[in-house]
Amino acid sequence: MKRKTASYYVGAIREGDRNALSRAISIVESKVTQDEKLANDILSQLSMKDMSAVRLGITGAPGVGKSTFIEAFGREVIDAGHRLAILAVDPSSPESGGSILGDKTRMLSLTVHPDVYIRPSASLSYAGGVNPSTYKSILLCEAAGFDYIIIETVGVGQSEFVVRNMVDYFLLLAQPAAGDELQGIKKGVMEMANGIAVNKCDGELIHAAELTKRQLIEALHYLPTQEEGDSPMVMVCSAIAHSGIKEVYADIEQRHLKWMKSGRLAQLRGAQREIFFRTTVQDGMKAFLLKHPKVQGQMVAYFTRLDKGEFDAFTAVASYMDWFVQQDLSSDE
Ligand SMILES: Nc1nc2c(ncn2[C@@H]2O[C@H](COP(=O)(O)OP(=O)(O)O)[C@@H](O)[C@H]2O)c(=O)[nH]1
Ligand SMILES: [Mg+2]
Repeated sequence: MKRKTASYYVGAIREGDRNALSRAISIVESKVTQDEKLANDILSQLSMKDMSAVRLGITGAPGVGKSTFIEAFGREVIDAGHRLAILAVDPSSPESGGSILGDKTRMLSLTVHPDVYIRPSASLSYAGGVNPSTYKSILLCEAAGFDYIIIETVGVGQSEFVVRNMVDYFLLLAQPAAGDELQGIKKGVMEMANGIAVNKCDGELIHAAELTKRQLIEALHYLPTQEEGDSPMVMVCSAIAHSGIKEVYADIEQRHLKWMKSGRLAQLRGAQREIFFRTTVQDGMKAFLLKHPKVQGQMVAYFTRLDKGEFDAFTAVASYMDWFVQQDLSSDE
């Protein structure tokens, strides 16, 4: 693809050019070195001032109804006058259990709406379809005037934890459980949720959904409490019958408003910047060190000695680290 200048992309994105937005997202997702430079130039030109957008993360086991929920929920968002961007798990990823066609039909009324932008996450190299470039895509969507951003993630690998650090409100969708155990909810995920919605509360599942809701409320008692007055709301909804969706919307709206007034939102955004900086710098340092000829050369020498059985792995680690901390890595010799 032919590239333009950073200011071109920034200007076009601000004017609402969706093509430019899509291209810019591809650039920030790209692993090509020239694109990385361009991506950085684009991102550094975005304004940090506007922080009023709602950043919502939605997680839940495959099949719980995330895509269907987003379709129903999206209508509430638009009806409230927002412009909505959806960064969805790549539906072609086998983990999402979906298909491009399936998700397109599911989000049909949204895909054609002028105030909605849907972007399937491209990278499959990270579990769950979420990766550091998702944070950059969020900022690009906000620059394009989308004031409601939904990030969908499947509960695979570390994806929920990665998304948690990019969003304001983290919504967990749960299944009506048949037995008395809370199926499919990964350890640690409930603790991160600001809200939990038991989806599929319709037809024969209404009773099971209500029961699951009570079990979740019970289970939350045993978890470390969040900030005062901020314990997660447990709700039931049906994405298909479009019931309970307004309640979920209202909870997010209320908390977001409260956080904006109390300064917590600004704090959150600061923490998000810090986490992005920290993880990116750490990754960069690691990559730099592993590529460094001195470090690499010594590493290979140790591999050989380990293969020959000259020393055990523990002695090797201690000895390598002793050597490593004494190195001057500012030159390549
Ligand atoms: N009964 C019922 N089924 C639902 C509801 N929401 C989603 N489903 C069904 O659950 C299946 C998985 O939905 P999908 O949105 O693809 O789930 P995802 O994998 O979490 O994105 C589909 O067959 C949906 O029709 C709901 O509210 N009620
Ligand atoms: Mg889906």
